[in-house]
Amino acid sequence: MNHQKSHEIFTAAQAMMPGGVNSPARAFGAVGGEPIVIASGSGAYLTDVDGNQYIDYIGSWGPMILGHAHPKVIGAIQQAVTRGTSFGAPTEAENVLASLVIDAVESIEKVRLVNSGTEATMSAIRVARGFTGRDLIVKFSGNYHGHVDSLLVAAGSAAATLSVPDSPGVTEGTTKDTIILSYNDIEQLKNAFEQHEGRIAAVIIEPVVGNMGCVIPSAEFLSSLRSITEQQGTLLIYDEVMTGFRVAYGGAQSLQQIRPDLTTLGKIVGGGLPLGAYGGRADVMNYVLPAGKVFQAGTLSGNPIATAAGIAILQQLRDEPPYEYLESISARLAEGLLAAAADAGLPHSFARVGSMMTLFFNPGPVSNWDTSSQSNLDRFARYFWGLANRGVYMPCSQFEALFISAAHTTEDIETTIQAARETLAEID
Ligand code: KE4
Repeated sequence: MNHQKSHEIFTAAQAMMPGGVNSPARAFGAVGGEPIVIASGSGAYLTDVDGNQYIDYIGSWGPMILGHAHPKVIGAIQQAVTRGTSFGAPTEAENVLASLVIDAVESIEKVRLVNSGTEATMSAIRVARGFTGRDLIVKFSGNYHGHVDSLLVAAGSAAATLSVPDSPGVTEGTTKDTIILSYNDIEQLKNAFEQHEGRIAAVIIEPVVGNMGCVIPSAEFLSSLRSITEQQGTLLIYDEVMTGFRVAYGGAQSLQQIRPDLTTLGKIVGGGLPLGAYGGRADVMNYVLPAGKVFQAGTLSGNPIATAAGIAILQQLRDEPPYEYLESISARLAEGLLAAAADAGLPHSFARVGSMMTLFFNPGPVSNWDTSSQSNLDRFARYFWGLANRGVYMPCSQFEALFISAAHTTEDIETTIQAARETLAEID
């Protein structure tokens, strides 16, 4: 494949933007080579600036559950933009989106719209501390909740990929109140609550992890987590930025029958535009200014274009739910990738929830960061480029999940499986 134009654009970008990108996750740091510069997306496909076409399994890291440039989302944006792009004042569209979120996620009684998943988690942490009057926060290694200073410790996603979980610039002062535990480890959880009884404001968790690759919690771990936080007056924050509207319209919590106190959302809820949200128990959310005293604000929060996109995608997901179709093609892709890895004789394991999944170059089982981080990253890099050169665009890191959209056809899945068979057969 010719990547000449990509190379020229990326070279120029490096002179102007750190690493030539506006987010490290897309820098190809884990797979080597240079990022592919994208010109356009349509349905399940991306076209790069050199005219190469790919079946896309990143989907903008999750938002594109209906595929790129969905007519209903594009139409809603076109409609909204003619009325102006931002007012800094309430609009009815914010009511419509808030109502859709509250109807979709049972545990959300009140919601605040923000501009990113990071803003959502940062704000949820602050509200939890304000509501409980406590300082300590628990997170899990390999979980990524955005680039919030207090949570950027033992993070997943790009942090893990670039192996800088403890980023320079994150001060001891901002992380001294953050406790890092191992995912799926009930004993550690119990010990932490014994050691810090009465001092833990919140536990924040990816209810299905995407950011160390796809890692699934045990039912016992989740039920222990919910009961111990309830007993201790600690708020449980479900970070559903990735899983919200992805694994089910009601999020992972609707599949797991867990009622968190707060939920954070992003990605799909904004239809691919900059929009996040946090919400949950009304008594907790009423602590947020101006209802309460916990400060949180944003010039573009509830932006009319982003809310239009969010409304369009959620109405489409509600009225014509794609989840059965997504389940069928996701199961087929998983089956095909597993068979290809087995036939290639490569140590591997696999995890999938709905249309998010990961093929680990790791004999597994992968249940936490300690195991996920043992994956063979060289093999992953060869898998990534072998597929990219065959027109299949996978997440550029072992520590990410791939996403399938409702626009992917059964033919796309079979093409992908064939490309994976050829690629994996070449890897030793
Ligand atoms: P944003 O601030 O990037 O909108 O959301 C942060 C975030 C919060 N919580 C979870 C569970 C997330 O997965 C994310 C962001 N995910 C990564 C990809 N795994 C974003 C990609 C990037 O940083 O470019």
